[in-house]
Amino acid sequence: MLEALIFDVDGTVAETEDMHRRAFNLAFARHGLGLVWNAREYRTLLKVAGGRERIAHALKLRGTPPDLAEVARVHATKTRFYEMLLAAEGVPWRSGVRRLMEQAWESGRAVALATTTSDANLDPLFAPVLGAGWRSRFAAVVTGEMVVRKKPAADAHVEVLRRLGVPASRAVAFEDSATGVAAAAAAGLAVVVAPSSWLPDDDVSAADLVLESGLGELASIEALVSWHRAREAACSLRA
Ligand code: XBP
Ligand code: MG
Repeated sequence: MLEALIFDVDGTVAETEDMHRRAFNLAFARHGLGLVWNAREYRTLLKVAGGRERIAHALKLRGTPPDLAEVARVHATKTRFYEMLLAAEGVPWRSGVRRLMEQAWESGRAVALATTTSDANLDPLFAPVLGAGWRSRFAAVVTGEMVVRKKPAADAHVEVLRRLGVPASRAVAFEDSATGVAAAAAAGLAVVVAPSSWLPDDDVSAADLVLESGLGELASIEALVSWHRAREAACSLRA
């Protein structure tokens, strides 16, 4: 029985990464870091989960030993720029995401977020679509700051399951990248992936279901529930 839907945020709910990239570049300019990430470079850097970790990684690549206090200051600036850009321009949600969430709530199922992104990045993305009280509709919200190890580690998904009190066998994760698929699979979750346009070369074949054109391919939550039931039956036969 499917009790919970666990969504990743960046790339899954909306294609936010170019806005992140622009916010990073604005912060680099503000701090005089002499760094500019173009789309091609950023696509590679996305393999490093977490904005702070990404900045530190890029500085190391440049031969600059990262000063972690400065990295934290630059990342805090980046987060403020990201919030400003998102509030000013908005990013449309990907197809099918909101419908799936609404149908999950209508059918009494829990909806949660398991993301590497910073908590401050959530309100400007969710409030314009779900209203100012959006957070109360999510049974659990676990962000990058709340876990020790970011994706592809299972920490965020495991913490969501712990907070929900739901076994992995009764939940499904939605992701957009190989990193996210690996994290959800490591938590023992069934994984549905809607590949992000930012990561066309990602190998997401480890997912249980790949929806190339987005979650809109899932006509309804009933289709998801019957898919999940069939998967559980097949897993129990193999056990
Ligand atoms: C995506 C990430 C985040 C964002 C940037 O998270 O890896 O690091 O790229 O956000 P997810 P921060 O796909 O798990 O939602 O700068 O706040 O890390
Ligand atoms: Mg993602």
